[in-house]
Amino acid sequence: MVFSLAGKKVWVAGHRGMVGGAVTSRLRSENCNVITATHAELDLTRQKDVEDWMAAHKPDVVVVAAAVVGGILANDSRPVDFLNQNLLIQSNIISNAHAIGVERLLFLGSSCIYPRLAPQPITEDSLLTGPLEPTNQWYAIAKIAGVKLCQAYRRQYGRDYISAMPTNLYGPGDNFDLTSSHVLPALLVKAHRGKVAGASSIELWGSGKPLREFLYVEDLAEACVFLLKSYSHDEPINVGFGADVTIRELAETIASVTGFQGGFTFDATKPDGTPRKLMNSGRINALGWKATTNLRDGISKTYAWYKANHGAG
Ligand code: GFB
Repeated sequence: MVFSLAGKKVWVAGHRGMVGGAVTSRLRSENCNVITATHAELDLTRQKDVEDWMAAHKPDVVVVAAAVVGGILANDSRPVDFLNQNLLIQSNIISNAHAIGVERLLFLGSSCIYPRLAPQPITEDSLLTGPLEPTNQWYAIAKIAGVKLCQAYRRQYGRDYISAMPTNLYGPGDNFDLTSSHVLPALLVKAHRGKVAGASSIELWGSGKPLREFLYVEDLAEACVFLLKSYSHDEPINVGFGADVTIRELAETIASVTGFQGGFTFDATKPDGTPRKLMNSGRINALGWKATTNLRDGISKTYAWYKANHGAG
C-alpha cells in the first residue's frame, strides 16, 4: 500500500504536545500542507466546535496526537481526565473525520493498552487478552476505544483509519513537571538539580526494578510518516525501540549524561506500575521502519533541549 502525502492538507491535532510537535516538524519536510489549531482556537472536547472547525478547514489527512497524557501518578490520581477527556477528544475528531470524508487518519495509542502481564515482547494480538495495569486503566480504556473506533469506521464505512501503539516516549518538548511527568524527564530534572546543588542523592519512585522501553520522539515522528504512507490494516501496529532497561539503569544513564555524581534513594510509597512492557515491533520493522536514536544519544539531546528551554531548571 502506498499513500501519497503530496499536495495533501494534513491536520495534526495536538501539535503543541511533544508528539504532535515532532510529527508537525517531520511533516514539514514532506510535500504537503500541514494545518494546526491552538487550544484557544479549538477546544477538542467540544463536539460542535470540532465539527465546525473540521468542516471549515477540510483536511485530507488527520493525525490524532491530541490527548491528556502523563506519568504514573497523574494517571492514577486524575482518572476522570484521562478517561473522559481522551474519549471526547478522539471521538470528536474521528467521527468528524468520517463526516467530512477524511481519506487517511492515524490514531496514536500507547503500549499501556495491552494486558499488565502480557507475554513479552508484546505482540499486537495480545490486545484484550487479560486485565490492565490498574494505575493507567483509565487511559488504556480510552485508547482501546480509539483503536476500536478506527476499526469500526474501517469495517462499517471502509475508511482507511489506522492506529499505532508507541512505547514510552521522550524528547524535546516533553513535560518536565515533577508531579505529572513521565519518569525520563522527571529523572533528568532531578539529576540536573542534584548536580547543581551538589546533592548526595536523588529520589526515585518505586523500587527502580520495573523495565521500560524508551523511544525518542523524532523516531516516532518518522514512524508516523512512514505508516501514513505505507500501512493500511485494521490491527494496531507497535512502534518501539526494541530493548528495555530497568528504571535504575535509566537513572544511571541520566546521571552519567547530566554529570550527577550522587546516589539514588527509593520511595516505596510510590507505585511501580507494570513490571515490564517491552513491545514486539517486528511488524513495523519488517515493513521497513526501525528506531535509529539510542537511549544515551536521545537523553543527551533531550537534556540539551531542557537546559535551553527551562533555563536553570
Ligand atoms: O514513566 P512513568 O510515570 O509511567 O513511570 P509508566 C515509569 C516507572 O518509573 C514507574 C518509576 O515504575 C515509576 O514508579 N519512577 C521512578 C518514576 N522515579 C520516577 C519519577 O520521578 N517520576 C515518574 N513519573 N516515575 C505510564 C502510563 O506508565 O506510561 C501512561 O501511566 C502511559 O498511561 C505512559 O502509558 C507511556 O511507564 O509506569
